[in-house]
Amino acid sequence: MSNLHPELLARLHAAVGDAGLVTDSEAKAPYETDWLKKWTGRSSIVVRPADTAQTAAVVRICHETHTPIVAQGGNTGMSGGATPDGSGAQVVLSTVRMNAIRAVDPLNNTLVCEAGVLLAHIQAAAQDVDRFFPLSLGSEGSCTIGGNLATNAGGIAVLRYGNARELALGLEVVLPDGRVWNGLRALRKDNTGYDLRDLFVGSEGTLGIITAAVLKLYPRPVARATAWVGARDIEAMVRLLAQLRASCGERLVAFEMMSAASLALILDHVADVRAPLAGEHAFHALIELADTQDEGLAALLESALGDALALDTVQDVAVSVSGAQTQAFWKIREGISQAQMRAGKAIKHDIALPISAIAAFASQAEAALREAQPDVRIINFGHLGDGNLHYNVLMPLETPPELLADTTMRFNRIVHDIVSAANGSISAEHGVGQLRRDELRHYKSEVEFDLMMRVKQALDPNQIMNPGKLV
Ligand code: FAD
Ligand code: 2HG
Ligand code: ZN
Repeated sequence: MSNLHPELLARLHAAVGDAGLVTDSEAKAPYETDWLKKWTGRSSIVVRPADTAQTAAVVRICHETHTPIVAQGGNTGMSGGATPDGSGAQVVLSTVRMNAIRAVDPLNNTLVCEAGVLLAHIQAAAQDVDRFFPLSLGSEGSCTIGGNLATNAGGIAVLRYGNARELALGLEVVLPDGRVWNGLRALRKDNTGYDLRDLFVGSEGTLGIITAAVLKLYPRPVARATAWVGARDIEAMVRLLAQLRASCGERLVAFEMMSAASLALILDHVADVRAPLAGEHAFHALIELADTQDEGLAALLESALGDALALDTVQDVAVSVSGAQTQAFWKIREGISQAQMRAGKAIKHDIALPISAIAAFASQAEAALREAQPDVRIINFGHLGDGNLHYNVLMPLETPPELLADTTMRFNRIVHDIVSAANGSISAEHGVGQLRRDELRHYKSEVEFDLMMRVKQALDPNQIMNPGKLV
């Protein structure tokens, strides 16, 4: 049962009806725990508005009653941003019922949809009109575009198409006082003042509820060529990346790297996968080219990787010869989060660095972590093409919570200090949420943090939007 004041419950009921309220404890439970099963909170109620008007009505009620709101999309976030705290006072506002694609315009190459549409459904809707929506994540079958925009998600094609921010032209947002900002402009040029859209992208539910978006579509690639390569070290992978960018240009869409330890973890914990290369390699990469013309793509990839073999940049290469082999390569890559969940407790570092600084970072970070704990288990993988590493440390499943918390603090400081010294970022694509909130405070300059707090205060003076997250 909901522990809300009966009058507040009645007002929310009037706003969204029976279908829009979840009050039963068992039914609320999935909204109160995240995908990683790392955070569990308690909501006062889960509200599931059907459209923008209902969302605005709910937020207005919460504004008037100073009731905190946690926005939630697919609940696949990795930073605890969509999980309510333990107070039982926060309303979870789920966008799952706001799942309409409002318009598709192949001539303007745009699609307008509501925040709760699953990313995979947007990709399919683009394909239906012979277009392509390039945002692609392992969680695309369950994450929503609202969540993607709120976290400024990245994924596997950022190298070519940019992150969620770069794929949104306009937004519709319910502001913390319940007003609706309609910024659904399908324009590539619009210099009419401050960029409000970019304020909400990456704001993780702390400035308002994104209810709809205008997204960019692209010509649909009809050809792709995929390869798995093995190399001795990250430095070689960085050189290979530069060589492929030079020889393949815009056709290079993905360059996903993983260490031998990451690959071994996946092979041990994910069913029906096998090592793509025969020998041992310290680092592996999954590389993909795509094009809107079907000519010579595989030959281009083979020739570029042949050059890399001749230069001894890589020591082995497997170019995929079938759709099934391509799928098998991607299954390995996409199994990494699940493998970490099964194998232990991951201390996650989602960092960004200038690509040229990655090799130095990796050797410094490994040396520092090994000094702190000689048998440390580093699971280093990520979107090398974007300078984004998931530089995770895997702790045993049975690690007691106090030890895990203490080690997390110590290892965060070690890794993030090195990232910060290299002018990198401690949060690349998963968002800050509750996981990195205190780290953000530690590493942001006073000026930058002050500006962020002023924005927050200006838009959300009652501090009702996702309190305890991000800032
Ligand atoms: P949620 O988890 O529901 O919410 C995330 C944050 O956004 C919360 O702070 C929430 O309050 C806020 N929010 C949600 N909807 C709205 C809204 N409509 N308005 C305002 N705020 C809102 N992420 C990547 O970037 N790259 C990856 O490669 C990647 N791979 C993943 C693979 C797996 C297997 C999994 C489980 C996750 C992965 N993620 C990845 C993380 C996650 O899927 C993304 O962060 C995704 O964008 C979250 O979307 P969601 O709908 O699940 O959001
Ligand atoms: C990925 O790149 C995701 O696979 C998840 O961002 C990363 O599990 C992780 O740490
Ligand atoms: Zn990632």
